[in-house]
Amino acid sequence: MTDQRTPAQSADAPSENAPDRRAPEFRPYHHPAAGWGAAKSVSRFLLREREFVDGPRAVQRMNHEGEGFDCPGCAWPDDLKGLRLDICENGIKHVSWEMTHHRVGPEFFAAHTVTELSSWSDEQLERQGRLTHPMSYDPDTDTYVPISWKDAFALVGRTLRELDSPHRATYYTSGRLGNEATFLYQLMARELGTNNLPDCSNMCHEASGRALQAALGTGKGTADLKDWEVADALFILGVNAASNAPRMLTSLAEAHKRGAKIVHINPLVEAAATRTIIPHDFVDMALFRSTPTSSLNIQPRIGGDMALLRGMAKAVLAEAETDPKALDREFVERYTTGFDAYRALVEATPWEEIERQSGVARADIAKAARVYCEADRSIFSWCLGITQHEHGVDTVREIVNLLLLRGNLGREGAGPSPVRGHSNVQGNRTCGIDHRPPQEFLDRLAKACAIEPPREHGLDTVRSIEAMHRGEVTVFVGMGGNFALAAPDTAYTSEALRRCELTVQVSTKLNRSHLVHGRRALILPCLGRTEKDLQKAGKQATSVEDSMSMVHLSLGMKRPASPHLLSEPAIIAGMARAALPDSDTPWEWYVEDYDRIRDTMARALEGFEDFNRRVRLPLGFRIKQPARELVFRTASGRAEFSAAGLPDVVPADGVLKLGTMRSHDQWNTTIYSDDDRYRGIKNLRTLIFMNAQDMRDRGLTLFDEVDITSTARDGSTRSVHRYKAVPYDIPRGCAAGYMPELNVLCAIGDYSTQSDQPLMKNVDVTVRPSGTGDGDRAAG
Ligand SMILES: Nc1nc2c(c(=O)[nH]1)N[C@H]1C(S)=C(S)[C@@H](COP(=O)(O)OP(=O)(O)OC[C@H]3O[C@@H](n4cnc5c(=O)[nH]c(N)nc54)[C@H](O)[C@@H]3O)O[C@H]1N2
Ligand SMILES: Nc1nc2c(c(=O)[nH]1)N[C@H]1C(S)=C(S)[C@@H](COP(=O)(O)OP(=O)(O)OC[C@H]3O[C@@H](n4cnc5c(=O)[nH]c(N)nc54)[C@H](O)[C@@H]3O)O[C@H]1N2
Ligand SMILES: [Mo]
Repeated sequence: MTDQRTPAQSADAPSENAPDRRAPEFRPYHHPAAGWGAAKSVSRFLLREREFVDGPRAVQRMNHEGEGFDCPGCAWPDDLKGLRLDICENGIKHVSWEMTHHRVGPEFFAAHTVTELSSWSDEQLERQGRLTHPMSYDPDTDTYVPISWKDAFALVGRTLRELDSPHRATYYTSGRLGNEATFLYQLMARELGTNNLPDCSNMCHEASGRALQAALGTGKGTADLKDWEVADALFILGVNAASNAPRMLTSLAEAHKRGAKIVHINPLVEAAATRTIIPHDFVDMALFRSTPTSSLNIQPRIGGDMALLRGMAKAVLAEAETDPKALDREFVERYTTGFDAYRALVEATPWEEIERQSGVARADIAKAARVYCEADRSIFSWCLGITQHEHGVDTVREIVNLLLLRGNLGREGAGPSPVRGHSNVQGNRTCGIDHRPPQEFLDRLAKACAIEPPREHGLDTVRSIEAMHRGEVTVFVGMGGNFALAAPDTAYTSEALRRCELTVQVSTKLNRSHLVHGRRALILPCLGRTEKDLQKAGKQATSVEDSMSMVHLSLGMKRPASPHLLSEPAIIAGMARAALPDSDTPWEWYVEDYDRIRDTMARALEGFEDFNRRVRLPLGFRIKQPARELVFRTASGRAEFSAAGLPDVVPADGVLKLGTMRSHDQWNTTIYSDDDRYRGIKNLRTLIFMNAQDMRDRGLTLFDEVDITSTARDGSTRSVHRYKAVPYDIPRGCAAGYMPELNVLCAIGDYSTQSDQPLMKNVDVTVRPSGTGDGDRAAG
């Protein structure tokens, strides 16, 4: 493996004498999630960001019926009643982060070379504030210098026109992008002639999309918030809801209050699996009254969910022998196919294998199965703990298998409900960001937009990185996000980006991806979601789609951070016109009034008929989903059981399965602080959570320094040094630590053969006390 270290990676823990290094602390957290802890954290944060006046005002306008902007924090749907302050600690932080008073202007870039900035921490970079001017990299001075929008677009246009094939460029989307900009972006790529449209979804829910598509003929969940309100049982798998989808806490607490059962399945018992104080319930807040959010916690080994789910299915089928109601035979016969093969496989899978692969005792699996059998209506909800594995697709299909057994589909209070990540990642896919677009989508697009879209598949995230590394792709456009840090194999990805002829980053804040750049590089600053977007026809709103397929408008109301910012649709149109001077697409006309984009989308996208009217309804509209109506667009026209064998997920002796995850105080690559409140951690990110016995086996105690070495499928190794070990309630053989830092350990070639997703929750590592092993010599 390469040993080129880029300053970009924080492969090593910062040295002890680095400034601002407070002593790490670890004190297990015993309070309810959210509540006053969250309120305190918010006020401290707002004070620090000097947003005490604007912050709360903005928050009142967030996620509100009618006017207001959609919280860019996560994709959890808005409270349907539209009356309460449906907000959360992390949403407030996220919004305030965008509204900071700090600015990164031309003077800043003149004062700091890129080489110097490369030695800054990621947190320091983003803390500098909002970008204000378009900037272009000047190799002579190693600085970014101002460039006019016109010249910036001309540079992009010229470079793209000079490529000998449109496939030499790749167009990344991070899931923030509104639907209208998304539509223009994919239109630009396809009019240029490529489906190279990698997105962050390639790293989060690709597995869910593919599994649901194959099983049910839809790429999305079918349950919505109303269903959550009436379900009898909720199964929550592989999500840290208190930190990453905090508004789910409200649904969990309300479910508990009405007597529904909640089962959490996670190697870690996360804060959402204990108790919560609902932040907008003022009485509960005042009385410190908390509500339990769990009836049962099950801790499988990392990657052990599929075996656990199969065990539940085995118990359901066994139960059906004495209690026919356990199995919904009528549903199975009428709507599904593949049941006999599935039942045979489940019956042939011995309990010993299920226990060994799941790491959960049969008696505990039976408890979960009991909850399932006793509930008339069940929802299964999951996130990255399920998807970022080799067998992510099979596991999501096993969830569907289990739902089908009891007819938990197409009726109120039941169904699959994946928790999406970025606030509009689901909308991005709906509106065309797909490197494997269905032919019917391309046919409609061709007709609505009078273009000849390319028909062959394009590159996803991993394949784009490999192609840049080989020199086959030479232009990278990043529509938001922080690709250099978010993608796997930090060193390899950095090399890949550096080999580009041109890298273009459309961003709101300074980040690592601006410093890991191609021969030519542009930073194009855009409006944030909270800001007023004024175009020729007046104030513009953009639409977004949440986790549960609700599409609604988001209207920014803050004064833009700088008069030089452009909206994302305007930036895309500027690049498109420069690259396609003779294009018949009315790029400029579209940007004058986003209703015009929506009119075209209404013709191009299924389910968007009458888009402009319906999106203005008080809560927007729900995209119709055939699977919800028991119409299955699968090969068989039925819901399909799958019958995949159980994967072997038990690590070899001495090896730990490492899952990389977020702390409470971060938003993907944006780190707010080094604290992780609900896990009891202060002032520390370079850590590894381990089972206490696994620590003793290695002679480790709290905060001992360790080197962590991963071994990839191709045998190559990667290491990080001087991380601190923390004993934690996690099954033996499992370990956890933080992304994006630990992307250093994720090999580029280690992605799922089922979903092409990098195996970010499934890294084989060895852990040794620092300074005692090969880890010292292993390359970065
Ligand atoms: N505040 C905040 N909100 C966010 C984000 C953020 O960074 N900050 N990111 C957004 C994005 S883009 C996304 S995709 C989502 C991510 O939301 P999550 O999926 O919650 O993200 P992670 O922090 O990666 O946490 C994964 C969870 O999976 C568990 N896990 C790990 N391995 C396994 C396993 O094998 N099986 C099971 N059952 N569980 C496992 C971990 O213990 C952890 O609780 O959140 C979104 N919301
Ligand atoms: N090891 C490991 N790696 C992971 C994961 C993991 O669990 N483990 N999770 C993966 C997942 S699920 C995801 S989604 C990716 C996240 O990958 P990305 O989406 O690429 O990363 P973010 O950190 O969300 O991007 C932050 C940047 O977005 C820009 N930005 C913010 N708001 C806007 C806006 O409104 N418009 C524009 N144009 N730019 C804006 C800012 O400049 C900010 O610096 O990371 C993936 N990487
Ligand atoms: Mo994500």
